[in-house]
Amino acid sequence: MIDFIKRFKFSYEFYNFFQKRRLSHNLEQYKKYGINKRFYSSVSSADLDHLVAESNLHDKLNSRDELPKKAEFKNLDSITQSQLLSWSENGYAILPNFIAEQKVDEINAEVNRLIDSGTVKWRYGNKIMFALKHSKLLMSIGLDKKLNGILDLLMAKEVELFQSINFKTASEQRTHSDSIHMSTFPNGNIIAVWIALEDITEKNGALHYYPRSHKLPYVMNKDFKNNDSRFLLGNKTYSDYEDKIAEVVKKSGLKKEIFTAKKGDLFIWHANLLHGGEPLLDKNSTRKSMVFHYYAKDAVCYHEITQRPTLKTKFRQTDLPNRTR
Ligand SMILES: O=C(O)CCC(=O)C(=O)O
Repeated sequence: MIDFIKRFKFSYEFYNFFQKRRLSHNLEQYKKYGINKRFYSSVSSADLDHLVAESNLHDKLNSRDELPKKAEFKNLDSITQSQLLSWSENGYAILPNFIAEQKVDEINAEVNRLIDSGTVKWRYGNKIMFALKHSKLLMSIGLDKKLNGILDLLMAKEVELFQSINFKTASEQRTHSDSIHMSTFPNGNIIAVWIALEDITEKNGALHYYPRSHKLPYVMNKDFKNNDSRFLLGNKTYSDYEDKIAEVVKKSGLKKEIFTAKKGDLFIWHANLLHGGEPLLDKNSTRKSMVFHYYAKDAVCYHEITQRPTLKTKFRQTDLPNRTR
């Protein structure tokens, strides 16, 4: 019964009606693309697929040719440069030892404090969503100038921090693309940063990914027959989506890679890079990590399955104490 009620678009629209400040970012984009929607309206790829938009620069151009022209790129160390150069081919970049060990210890202590004080709650089993809203330290990592400069370079435009997710144990998430959760029009206007908050091996549920899968077609509602009607969301489940992705992966012949990370390493992935979490083999072990997702500023932002426009909170450098900026 609850599942059926959750399918009513109207209930989301009613909630959204009172969230104008956090939803109005889409209005400018609706105008630009001639989309006839209110700030509170449901929105999904079915409303947008027929529209024509310029390809994103970062998808059209090759990072190997473009990045060396940028002054910001020239200031980066050679390991970072070589990772960023292969972005267009691979759909990911690995930045070893990006966050100092002591800073990672501070982050872990902060996450424990937030959990112990009841400030944050577990969602979807083993995730802490948006902890950055309660911690200047976590927010300062997501807003880190060097990191944001790298993301802007990869996206060839400005991005803005949307959310954080913290894990203390393995996610064991099946393979997926972030674009089903944080969808954009045009496609490809999000980017994710994953941070190892301890050494991660194949035993404690490492991150896995499929190099070059970002070039596969985006899998959206219609691709797993999650068809909606005027008033109701489609009746397929998230595992139907995951089954579809498993089928896509099999057909693609792409090879899975596992990221056995060291504490402080960073993994950046493209909006459509297929990734997930390996099974937890050592049941007593932790797998501490933190993910930040960023939207490009100039896209329609929404969530495909629930067809909700994205509720945004602005996270700014000026919200941080001077010493962490
Ligand atoms: O950390 C993981 O194992 C997966 C995280 C993930 O898939 C995500 O945040 O999109």
